Amino acid sequence: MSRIRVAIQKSGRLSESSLGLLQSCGLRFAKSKDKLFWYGQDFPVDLLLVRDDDIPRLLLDGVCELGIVGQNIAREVMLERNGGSGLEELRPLQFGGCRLSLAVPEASTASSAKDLDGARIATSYPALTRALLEEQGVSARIVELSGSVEIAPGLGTADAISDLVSTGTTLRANHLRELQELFRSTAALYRSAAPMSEESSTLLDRLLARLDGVLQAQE
Ligand code: PRT
Ligand code: ZN
Repeated sequence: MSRIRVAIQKSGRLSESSLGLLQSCGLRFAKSKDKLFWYGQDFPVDLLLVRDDDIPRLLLDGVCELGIVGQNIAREVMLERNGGSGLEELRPLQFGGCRLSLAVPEASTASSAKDLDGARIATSYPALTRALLEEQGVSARIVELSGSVEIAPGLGTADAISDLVSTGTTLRANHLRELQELFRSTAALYRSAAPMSEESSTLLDRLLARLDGVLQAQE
């Protein structure tokens, strides 16, 4: 009997909603001591609790069949690793909403992305930012940072940033002004584009039927 593995974020903005959604689908899990792997009790779907950044790779490497992660990360990893493909978005979800935006110091005279041609842009999303800027004919020098991107202009290591924004509080606190939205993101359910066994794909269909019921009821 085949089983399906779903990777979700262990602790962070998406954790509670991801687990809650699967529980709403009637899934129950036996929590293991190391807390990394939870065994599905009534339905053959198990959970892997990991850092959100690892989720697309776990799907691409065939460790998990499904994953719930932000579209921002899924797109970034696909661009970095796989020429922009390799994961299939099955369902967008109603949580984890944010936007990837360009921001500049309050005093900057820039009025759109075009004014950042040749500028140094700090971001944790180098491939996605580069691709979205190229679509607009803007070629930037990307400064890759894994965190605290918003302090880069103040430190003088970048002229602008490309970062996730939800309320805008972080930008204001760092005297930055949102210049232009590049990408809108929500959490989504992804599968690897690699083929599945017939048994697994029947199981996936059953899970998606339950999920669609839950998502419709939430609308
Ligand atoms: O430990 P792990 O690697 O798993 O977690 P993490 O700290 O990398 O991620 P986490 O939990 O912060 O975010 C997970 C996902 O939530 C992201 O990949 C996005 O898809 C989504 N999300 C939604 C956000 C935000 N909103 C958000 N506001 N992720 C990050 N932020 C940050 C942003 O980077 C900035 O620092 O919040 C700050 C801006 O928020 P405002 O409200 O001040 O504008
Ligand atoms: Zn992360």
